[in-house]
Amino acid sequence: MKTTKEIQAIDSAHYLHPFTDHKSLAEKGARIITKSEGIYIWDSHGEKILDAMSGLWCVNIGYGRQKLVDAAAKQMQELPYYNSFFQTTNVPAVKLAERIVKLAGDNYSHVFFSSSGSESNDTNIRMVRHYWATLGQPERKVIISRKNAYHGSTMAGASLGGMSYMHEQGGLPIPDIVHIEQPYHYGLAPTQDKDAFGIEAAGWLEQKILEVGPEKIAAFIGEPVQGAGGVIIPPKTYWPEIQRICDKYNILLICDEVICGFGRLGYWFGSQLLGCKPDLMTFAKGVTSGYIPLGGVVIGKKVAKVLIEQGGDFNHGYTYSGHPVACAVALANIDILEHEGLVDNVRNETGPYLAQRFAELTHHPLVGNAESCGLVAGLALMKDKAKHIAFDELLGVGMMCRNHCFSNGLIMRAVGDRMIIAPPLVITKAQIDDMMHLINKCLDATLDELQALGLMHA
Ligand code: PXG
Repeated sequence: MKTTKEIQAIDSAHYLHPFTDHKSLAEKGARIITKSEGIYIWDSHGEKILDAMSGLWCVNIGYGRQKLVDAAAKQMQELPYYNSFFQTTNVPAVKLAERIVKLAGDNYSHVFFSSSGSESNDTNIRMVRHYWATLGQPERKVIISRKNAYHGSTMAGASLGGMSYMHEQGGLPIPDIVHIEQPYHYGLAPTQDKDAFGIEAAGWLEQKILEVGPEKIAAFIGEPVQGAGGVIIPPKTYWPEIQRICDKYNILLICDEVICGFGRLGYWFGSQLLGCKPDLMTFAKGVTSGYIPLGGVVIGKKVAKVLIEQGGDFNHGYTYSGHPVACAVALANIDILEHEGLVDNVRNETGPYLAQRFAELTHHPLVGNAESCGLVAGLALMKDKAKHIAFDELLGVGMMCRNHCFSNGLIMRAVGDRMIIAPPLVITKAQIDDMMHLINKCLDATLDELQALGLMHA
């Protein structure tokens, strides 16, 4: 067995990590995560850490679930792989497609599988353009997305996303993708009535449609609640108005449910809570609780009918579309979500409890706003919350706070100066109390550091 330092040296020499500045990582060495159970992970020093991010928004049923291990092992023995390309299929993929359609509701009939959220959004772009071309409107190519959205890291996923620092690398966005402003009430218009702001923010979609020309637009895509952008929870008026506008101009609506799907907001899909009926829904992450890669698109009846009856060959697919082992694991994961009533529990018990406890954080001198939806939550660190003055971005106050979390056994993420969490859906109320205790401790440590640096008054 190698020592932590030896593994860090090899990591640094050979492993290029996602979204990482390797020069600075090499100086301190990566933290090596070695084991896990429930809502906790451990590092190679034996440090126990409360994982309030569910890995990367995905370990919905928590760590250490033997049923998923057994499902994978059984499927690997029976049929570890076969493709669905040449008029073949496999039983786990068939069962999972049927199951996901049932969870999605009456509006949906089919599922297309991939292995990730990014791939699924690539599928979405090709599918909606193929849909319109099939209907004799090939000029409908433009997809409207939002600033600060996250839709993945492939050429298409990153183009759909609204992260300017991603667009700066690799010549993005690809053509025919445009962005509107996000519905971030606290950040953009904190003094405006929230519901009125929601209607106004949805109106930016209509403005963009008219600017580009409705006859050129294929679809609008959005995360029900923006995740990687800092947990931006839209006003409740937003999504119904988006739906109305899409209907008015006959534009397809895509909800990217990669984070919100599979129980995160207390419903199987976030759109079921937020009041819209997307034509397509992207999923990944929670479908297998991250135990194995799987993603896909749930396809509404309207789109599926055109693709199936008139579309001919859809020249698109992945080696691992409908991978039998991934689908078997997903089925076992959905069994657990159902048998343990986890989705209902988020809706009726832990979600409301987190909302109440998280909102208390607004009493902390650093916290300007703190809100949650189901089991995602975000807070804004502010220099002077009464006057709505943010910190200078260059100070990296969010990172400062994250570092305190890191050394206090808590995984909480920083997105700029927003601190965000998305704990496993199995978290209990007592564990929420433990988590809140740690969050308060880390906020206090951040405040102490800012005061010691003279960046905030005592
Ligand atoms: N859509 C959404 C809404 C996502 O959150 C993707 C698509 C892409 O999924 P894949 O499986 O291709 O990664 C995501 C992924 C972060 C972070 O910093 C978030 C994601 C991925 C990596 C980092 O919070 N979300």
